[in-house]
Amino acid sequence: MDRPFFIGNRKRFYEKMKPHSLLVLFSGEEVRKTNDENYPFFAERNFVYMTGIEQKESILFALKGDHDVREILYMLPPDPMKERWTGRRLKPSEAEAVSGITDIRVSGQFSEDFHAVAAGGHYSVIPENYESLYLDLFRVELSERERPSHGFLRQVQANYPYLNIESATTILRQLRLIKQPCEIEAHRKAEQITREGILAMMHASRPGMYEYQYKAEFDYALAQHGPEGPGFPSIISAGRNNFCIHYYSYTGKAEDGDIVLNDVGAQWDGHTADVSRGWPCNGRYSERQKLLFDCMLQTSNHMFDIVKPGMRMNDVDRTIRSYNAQLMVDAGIMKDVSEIGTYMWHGGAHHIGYDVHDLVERPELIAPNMMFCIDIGIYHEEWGIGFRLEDNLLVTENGCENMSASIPRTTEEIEDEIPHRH
Ligand SMILES: [Mn+2]
Repeated sequence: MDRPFFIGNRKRFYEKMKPHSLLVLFSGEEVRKTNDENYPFFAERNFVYMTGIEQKESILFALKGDHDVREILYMLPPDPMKERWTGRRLKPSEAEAVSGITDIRVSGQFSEDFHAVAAGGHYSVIPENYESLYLDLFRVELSERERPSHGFLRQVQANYPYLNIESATTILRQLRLIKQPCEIEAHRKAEQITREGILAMMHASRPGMYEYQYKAEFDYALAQHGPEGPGFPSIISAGRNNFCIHYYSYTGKAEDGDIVLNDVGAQWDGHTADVSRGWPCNGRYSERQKLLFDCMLQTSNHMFDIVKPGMRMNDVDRTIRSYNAQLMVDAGIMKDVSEIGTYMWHGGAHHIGYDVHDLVERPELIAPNMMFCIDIGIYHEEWGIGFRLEDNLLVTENGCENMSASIPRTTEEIEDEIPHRH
């Protein structure tokens, strides 16, 4: 993404802030893996969305007065010895070129600057008296590791209890819901690379192939396009391992007659595709496999026919479920639509973007430039068949577009890509 994207995101954020308020966002810290080794650093997506900076221990500090906003970016200072070991750090001029923020200071300066502002108008030379502080405190589980914003919150509550805490997360979720043209463009590229990865797996497919070998094909294809690779841990499984929805072991083997399931996505410029296909490792769907697959395909096609602005978001999930249930009854797979819970184990629509399960404010009504998955999964344990068909939907002015349509998605298209081998 270019600088105007990040400048624009901040501008829209600042417009939603109350007058006389502060915003503090953190890029995050490294997480220790073992001994003196850390997991690869992964910057907070909200921080990247607002600044374009993906360097650890960076902080965005914005001060909104009556109308105008001052913004400061704090970053680790140059350190030749540390950079010799762990790579070069962004220079202030580079950080400015990416983010458009001109006031760049060293991370160690932040606490003092914040104190000068937050200690109140009475004590400070700064004329404003700030009342609210916006923080991104999103956390899934209480037991989850604290991020810098949580530790910072405790300091604020101890030292500046008169500051009202406001949710930066809520505003960011609203902004991230609607995709901008450069995001849609990045997403198209992510789809194109994902297509190459899935095709590589299909072309290599044969009975006796291990899940880790499929994964190697996918990773190799993605690596031809740069260092970003998969946007989330790839789900690649075979046979009964397909009944584990988030399967990451890669130890199983695809036996003759097994379905190989993938749920994968390449990342491009921060945007992540999220596509599932399920195919017979031997290149020919059995009658039962085709019967189930065609229910998913017809349901998916129906959704791409009917989704348009103004439709209720909750109806997407509901319709996927009821439509697919009716098809399965009509096909004689089950007796009554009430049995659908036996075969459909998860919801069918989540937003995508900077996160594969995107952090957005779930809308009541669908609007142009929203982007979400149409994900239909059928798990028939008795038949030993489990797979899903997942595509990426972009809402347009009058309807929608399937952004992953060029990745083979009918049984005929898929069989054409897989060598017929026993
Ligand atoms: Mn997925």
